[in-house]
Amino acid sequence: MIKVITYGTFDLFHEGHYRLLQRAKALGDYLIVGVTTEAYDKTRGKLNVVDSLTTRIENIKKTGFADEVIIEEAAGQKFNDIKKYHIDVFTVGSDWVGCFDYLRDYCKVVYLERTKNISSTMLREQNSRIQRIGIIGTGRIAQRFIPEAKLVSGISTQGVYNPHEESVREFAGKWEINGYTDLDEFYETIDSVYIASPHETHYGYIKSALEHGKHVLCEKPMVLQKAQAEELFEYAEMRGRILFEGIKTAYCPGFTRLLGIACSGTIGNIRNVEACFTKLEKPDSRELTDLSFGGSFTELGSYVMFPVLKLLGENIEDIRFDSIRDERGLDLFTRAVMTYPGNMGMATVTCGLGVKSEGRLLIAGTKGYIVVEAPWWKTSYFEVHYENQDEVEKYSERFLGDGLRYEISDFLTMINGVGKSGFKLTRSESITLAGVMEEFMRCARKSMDFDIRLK
Ligand code: C2G
Repeated sequence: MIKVITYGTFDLFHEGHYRLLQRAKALGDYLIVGVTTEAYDKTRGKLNVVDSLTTRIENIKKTGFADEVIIEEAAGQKFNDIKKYHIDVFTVGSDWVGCFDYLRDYCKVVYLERTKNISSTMLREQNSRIQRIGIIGTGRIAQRFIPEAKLVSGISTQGVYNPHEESVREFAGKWEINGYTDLDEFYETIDSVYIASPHETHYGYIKSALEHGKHVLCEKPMVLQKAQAEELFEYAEMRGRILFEGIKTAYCPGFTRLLGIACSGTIGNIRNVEACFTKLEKPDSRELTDLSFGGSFTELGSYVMFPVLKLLGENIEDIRFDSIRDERGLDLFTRAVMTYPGNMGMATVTCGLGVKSEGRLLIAGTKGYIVVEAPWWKTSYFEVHYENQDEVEKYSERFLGDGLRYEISDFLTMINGVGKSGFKLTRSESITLAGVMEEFMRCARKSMDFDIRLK
């Protein structure tokens, strides 16, 4: 008798799980399925397992493929199970290729091709809450999305779109998803999109995705003009779809905690915010070669502006930009200085792609201050200080992986509760951010024209 074993969370049971178990069973005579506990999934970085262990086990039993179900409680258990149950074949989906090769000394290891498409019919029949998502863009950020999305229950990454055939083929092949160069075909297989294309293309893609009835998660900066942001949010609302700007910091648990503390009056009234984020980029990177939309403020400005809007509000009285630009006019380092009405608050943000500085967030209040060292944009630790230097409160929060999983999870929560603007980054804050980007670009153009006139 050939004994086969496979493992998984099997949350929100779907076609991909069903097909995996069906083929696993076909590899032998007796199939054992190991189901992960919530505690183990937490240590694996999975964020929001929805179904209880009992429900997940019941769903597996219902398929009729499992001869025995066991519980997987910890890393390293597979090795022992294989010996304990005299396993001949270990199998798992191809999204794990290479990860379990170490078991080859003890049994045969088979990676079964993962299911690329989960059909809408099956999801409808089961009244499933799974969102089938597609990615627009194949760059660096898009690459980070797939492994992070895998750790969020209720989302299945199905396809990728890029007008350039070669890029799409390479990306789709690497991540085992479908590749499209035709936008309409791409939309047919999904419920929502993640837009990770160059900044200036966001507006067009958001509009077309909403037109096709998709929910949209768009990388920052969502758009570079206030009127465009207003138009898109209205359009999304009209169509009953979610439009969500992905500024990672907004959704990470540490930053939410920091906001709670900062706004509770612990440091008194907040009067000054300073935020700095620099990231040296290679000279041939898009950020440093795209003369129209590249540069440090369009790239990093959303991050540094975000805490300012959260802590001091959107009612900026005055904003002034100063940049150090290269010979082509691209901003390598930018500083924005803001004041708030009634002399009640001010802020200075700096960001750079060609100048390195200490990345820090400093929030000064009438009773004390909060400091978050780099990488504050992935907040996991911060301190509250007071006049008495011995009095320091220290706070730590978990920040898992690349952190994108938090925003993906919040995006899903918004979809499931449709139509509400999330409090972590409101519609109004996104619109204000687009307005700040617009103002920066207007000032940058003006000062570049001025420089040209001087020459
Ligand atoms: N799967 C698939 N096609 C999909 C989705 C999932 O073939 N579209 C497969 C996975 O590759 C895995 C199984 O279904 O073999 C269960 O998937 P998950 O519930 O996501 O569990 P996973 O995190 O992959 O756990 O110890 C746990 C195992 O290592 C795998």
